[in-house]
Amino acid sequence: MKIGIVSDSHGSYSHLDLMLSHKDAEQAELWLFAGDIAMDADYLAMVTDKEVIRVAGNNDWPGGRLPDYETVDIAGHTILLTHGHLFGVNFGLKNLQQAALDVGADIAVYGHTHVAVEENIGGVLIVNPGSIARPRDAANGSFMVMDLQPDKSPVVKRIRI
Ligand SMILES: [Mn+2]
Repeated sequence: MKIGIVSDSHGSYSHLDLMLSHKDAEQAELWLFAGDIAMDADYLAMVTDKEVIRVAGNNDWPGGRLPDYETVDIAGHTILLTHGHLFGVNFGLKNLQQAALDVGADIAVYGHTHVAVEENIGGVLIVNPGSIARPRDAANGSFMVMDLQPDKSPVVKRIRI
């Protein structure tokens, strides 16, 4: 099953539209939205007609409307989805990796830094799709499509818009 992963769109529907014009995005059967800004997840769900699993970012206030974390079971894998600011991701991924282990997740998805990451740390695949609208690692924003199959390692594709 292919899932789309996007974060930190910060209210830019035009960047989400650009993302959705990619054929990789069309293949996503489900989306994960890692926070900032919550309303963009509503927009994504509306235009794709797909389920969008979402968490709150540090810029999503007032708090309480969205959860800080979600765990998602797909094709024999468990994903911890969270924005990342609560785990200090600007200073390393150790806390996030431990949180994933604590909930039995083999994959952790976060955002917040606006820098795309794909790293395997101690048995946990940790990914950040980067920011679709305000990248800090390149001129153009990025998102990811992850292919999840039972008993296989996830295959991650990063796409620059
Ligand atoms: Mn943020």
